[in-house]
This record gives sequence, C-alpha cells and structure tokens, in this order.
Amino acid sequence: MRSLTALTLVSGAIQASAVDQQAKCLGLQKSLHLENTTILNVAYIAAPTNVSTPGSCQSTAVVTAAPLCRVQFVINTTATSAVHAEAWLPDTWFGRMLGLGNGGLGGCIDYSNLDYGAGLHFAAISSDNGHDGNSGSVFLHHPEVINDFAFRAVHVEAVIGKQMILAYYGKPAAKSYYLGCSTGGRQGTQAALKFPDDFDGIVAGSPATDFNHLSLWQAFMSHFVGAPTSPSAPSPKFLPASLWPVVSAEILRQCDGLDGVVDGIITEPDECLFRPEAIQCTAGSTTNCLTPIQVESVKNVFTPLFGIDGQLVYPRYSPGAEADPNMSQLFGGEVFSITLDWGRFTILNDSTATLANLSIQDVPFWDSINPGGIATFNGDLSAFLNRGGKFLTYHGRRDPIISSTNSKRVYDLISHTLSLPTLDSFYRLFLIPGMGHCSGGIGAPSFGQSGGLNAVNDSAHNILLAMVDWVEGGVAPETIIGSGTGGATRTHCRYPMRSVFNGTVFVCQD
Ligand SMILES: [Ca+2]
Repeated sequence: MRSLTALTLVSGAIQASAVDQQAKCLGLQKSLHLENTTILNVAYIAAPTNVSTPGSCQSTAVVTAAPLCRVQFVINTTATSAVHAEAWLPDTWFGRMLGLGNGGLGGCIDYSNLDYGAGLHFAAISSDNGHDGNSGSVFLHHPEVINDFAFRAVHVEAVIGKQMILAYYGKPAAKSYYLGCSTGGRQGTQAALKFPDDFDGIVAGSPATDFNHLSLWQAFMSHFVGAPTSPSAPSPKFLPASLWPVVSAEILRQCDGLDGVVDGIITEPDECLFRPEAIQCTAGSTTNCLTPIQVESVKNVFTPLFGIDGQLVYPRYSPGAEADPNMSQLFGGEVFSITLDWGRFTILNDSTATLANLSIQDVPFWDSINPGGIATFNGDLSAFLNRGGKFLTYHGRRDPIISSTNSKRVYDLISHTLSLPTLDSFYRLFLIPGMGHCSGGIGAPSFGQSGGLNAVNDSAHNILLAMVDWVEGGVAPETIIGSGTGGATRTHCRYPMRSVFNGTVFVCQD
C-alpha cells in the first residue's frame, strides 16, 4: 500500500483567510527585497480567473486553479543577462515549493504548470529561462544568456523562490520539488549535477541530455532524408509524407507482435530490427514502396550514430516513433529548427549558416564549444545522492524528437559512474510504451507529468505526487499507472524491469 502524504498538509502548513492573504500579497510589492531581484508586479487572484500572459510565448489566457498571490519579478543574473519569472503562491499552501522548467530553446514561462502546481498547493515558480521566446537568435554573442539557458535560470528560480516563500508565508518551504520535460528534463538533470541542494525531488521527463550530440543527431536525421530539400525538386533521399505511413505499417507488421500483443504499440523498440528492404519497389510494384535510395535513408534513420572515432554519438531513432505527427520536425525536408538555431547562434556564430554541409567530422568541434556546459551528460550524481535527493525520469517510447534509448544510456552511465548496479535507491526511469514527446501518443500516456492531462491525482497514477510520497513518506514508486483515451490504463515499468504480457495484461518483470 502507498502512503498518502502527497495530498495532505505537511506539519504547520499555511491555510489563512483570503482577506488576510490578499492584504499580505499586495504588501509584497513594497516589502520584498531580494538579492539582484526587482518585483515587477504583484496581484492577488481569486480563482477561477483569466490572467494575461506577457511576452511573446503565449497568447491564450490561463485560468487559475486556486486563490493565489501572483508575483512577477526579474532576477539580474549578470550585467548582461536577466531571468524573468513568476511565483504563484496559493492561499492553501502545503509547505512545498515547485520549480518548473522550459521547452525547446524557450524562453517561455510555463503557465500551465504554474496553474497545475498551485492547484496541488505547491508554491510554484517558473522562469523564462533568461530570454523571451523560442528563437535562438538571442544567444548570438551573449554568453551569459546562454549560461542562463544552460544551467543558471532554474538555479536562481530555486534560490529566489525559496526566499520569496519565506517572506510570504513566514516560514521556509519544508521540501522543494522540480518538474520539467524535454529541455525541462535536461534542466532538472543539470540541477541534480550542478546544484544538488536546490531540490529534494526532481521529476525530469524526456530529457534533452547529451544536448550537443542530440542536436547533431537531430540534424543528421534531417540530412538522412535529404534536408534541406526542395518540395519542387526533392532529393532522391527524401520520403514524401505519404510514404511514412507505409514505413510505419511495415514496422508494425515486423515488430508490433514482439511483445505478444498486436495493438499498435511496440513495447520495446530497441528489440525491433526493422528491415525496410521488405517494402522496396520491384519491377511489378512501384507505388507505396521505397526506392533503393529511400531504403538507405530509412536504414540510416534506424541505425545508431557513430563518430569518426567509432564511439557512439547518439542512439538510433526508435522504430514506431516515426508514426507520431511531430516526426515532421526532423523528416519534413528542413534541418530541425532547434539544431539550426543552436548551430548558428551558439556554435558557429553565423546567423546565416544552413548546416547543409554538417559532417560527422564536426562532432569534436561541437563538443569543444559546449556552450554554457549545455551537454548535461555526466554520470556523477553522487552529491545529489548523498544529500538524499530523489530523481524520477520518464520517456515515451514513441518520442519523435528525442530517442528514448538515450534515457537508458544515461541510466547506465550513472550506474557505471557510481558503481551502483541499480539506481533504485534514488533514481528511477519509467519507459512509457506508445507515448510521444513528453505527453500524448497512444496507449496510456497520462500520469500527471504536467497540467491538463486529466491524470488521476493519487501517487499511484501521478508522478509528481509519487515523488512527494518518496521524499516525504519514504515510499518509492515501484510502477506508475498511466491512463489514455477510452479508459485505457497500463502499468509502466521502471528500467531495467521489462513490461511483459502475461496473457491478460502487461506486468513488470525483472
Ligand atoms: Ca504490441
């Protein structure tokens, strides 16, 4: 049985009257004096209310889930960089802080998860990661803006967030948590590596770790299908959008049943040894098939990327992930936009670079630049382990942007580095069959990993609440139960356990 600490007040938590809280909240405008920090605006918000969202990231308003004090502020991290952030401080506070991450190259305060966290009675803090918007152009010749993005924004969010909580509630947060996915997953990993005292529990999904290699791999994925290529005169290597469903159907034909159930989900894509030759055109069949050159393109996609030294640069694309609509970001004929911006504005310092001639021989150069120490590929989590930190990560096996196999690779790296055969005592990786990038997909991809997923809010089904139970109740999650459309559920397994069909349902086995 699981304990249920997550949805209960920790000792001495605050639950004051709304009138008191409003006066106290508005008083913060004058009373808050925090290092290098300017308070921009303070507003008391009674739920439910539409709130305006500044900056270039979001035009839609967010409805707050709980009466709260909204503090907008800016932290000057250096003379040439600043992090804009917001704290949503709920009236009914359970004594916990929740720091939030970002996505892509953003640049965007995470209003959805501010709302989600405050609704679960966390004091929630989110930042713009040191710049506004999703373009990488802000990085050009601005190393301190890169530093905010690479490691500093989440750190100052934690430091200032804790000070703000103390000032507002009159007592420190009993525990501090982090929630993020993709870039946010990398930020959470970076926090555990560089600032192990910032968070007691980190939930880091679909992490963009080994970031330089990931970026290069994403560019090579685009190159393998001929990008950049012209729609009017496509490269012979290019697969038009109409051919990918043919590839996906053949992948399922070859690999769906490997897990014992033909359900459209490949539970373990790493076991799928897909042969695209099976759909190569023949003299008698010339439609819905691949030319020999296209077969080569597809083979390259589903092959690990190795460097000139023979070392793995990045794992292969997961068979099955090409069926996710977001695959077009890599295979639509353009070089993946995040890699293009990262290459232009942080590696090459050339805003017109196309990466059209990117070569595997360029990998060591990208490694040597490693802007802001972005790589985030280091197995030494000993400081985080020794201070009692807990880490939960998850990765969709149909992630079309970041190979889920990389999360196994990171797990194994930490295991080797710390000489721990299993990381169960402080680090657990849940692999999610059918899930796309961070959420969505097929199967049972909702488990509370972010707001708006209609997940069941108990610690068996909600990974954030499971983390609270682990940190505060000492109960580590053995499994996470996901839910999906049509009432679908599935028990997700922690690596290296396997998800095995027992004739009725999938269960987790060593
Ligand atoms: Ca299957």
